[in-house]
Amino acid sequence: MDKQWNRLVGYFVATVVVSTLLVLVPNMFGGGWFPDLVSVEGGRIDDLAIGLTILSIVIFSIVAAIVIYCVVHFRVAPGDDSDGEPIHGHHTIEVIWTVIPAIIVIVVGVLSYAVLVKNEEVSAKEVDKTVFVRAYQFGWAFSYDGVALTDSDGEALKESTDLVVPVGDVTRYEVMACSGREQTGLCVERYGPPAAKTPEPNRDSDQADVNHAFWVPEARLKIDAVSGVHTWTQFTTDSETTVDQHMQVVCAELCGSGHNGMRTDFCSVSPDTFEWWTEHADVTCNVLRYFTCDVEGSYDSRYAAIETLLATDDDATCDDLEVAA
Ligand SMILES: [Cu+2]
Repeated sequence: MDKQWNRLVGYFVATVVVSTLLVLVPNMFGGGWFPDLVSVEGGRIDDLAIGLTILSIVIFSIVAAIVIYCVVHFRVAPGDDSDGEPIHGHHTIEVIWTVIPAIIVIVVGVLSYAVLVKNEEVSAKEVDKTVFVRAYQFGWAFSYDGVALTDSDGEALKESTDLVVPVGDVTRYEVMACSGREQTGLCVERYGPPAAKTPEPNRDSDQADVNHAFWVPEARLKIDAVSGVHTWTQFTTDSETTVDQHMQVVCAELCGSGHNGMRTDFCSVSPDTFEWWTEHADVTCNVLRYFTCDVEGSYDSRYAAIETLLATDDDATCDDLEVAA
């Protein structure tokens, strides 16, 4: 019996080691399983994912150890085609294999719920910023509750094409799928009647858009964008987007032929940069990231320098900008 246990424990330890290594390999030889983390709430989700991975390795290793043990030690002799002895009615085992998974499911559920509650503890009234996210075939448009956007020429802009948020603001994303051609309903209530500037959706009627899903992988948060239904998620960025970072809002629900191109840039900027951007809301994240470079001057002069630089070198670094400025 002792020998059996020793072998079982040996297989268990070996499986734990091998599966742990397999989990760690991508972290040792690359960027890891997840993209860079940029939100406070996403940190809790990562912690949960790591905890569940450890739990999964333990459970997998117990199962694998028993399977390996059986395969190695209870193998039939060559030429033995007889069936195994039928066994049924072992109450203890039935109780064990019911109770343990039930406990695991409850623990996972409670932990996940705790993370969700913590991540959503700031109420809609207390968030620093609310962004209305409009998903359509095939693109994204963003407007900001209580913030008037204008383009660089001073013309009012109903929506921006890039998602720009101030770093550290608890930001709530109110999401809906709207083609922009709806004549009535929740889309019109939120976004008003169709505007001439609204991007032309790839549909020929005024009916609502298909479903999409709003996802910023670096923030770890994702929520469905459903036609005629308000959904929301919220997260708080913890760092400004730098020149070597490229983050995007991605559609996470297969929504048609243009689904894979349904993405737009996302960036987190300083409160001052955000303030400036609201009056230059046609400026993209690609440009805004360069405001983190250590270059003197007013926003307008730095913007001019960045534009000039990017016109000749779309891979420019902060050093290039310092030389140019
Ligand atoms: Cu989509």
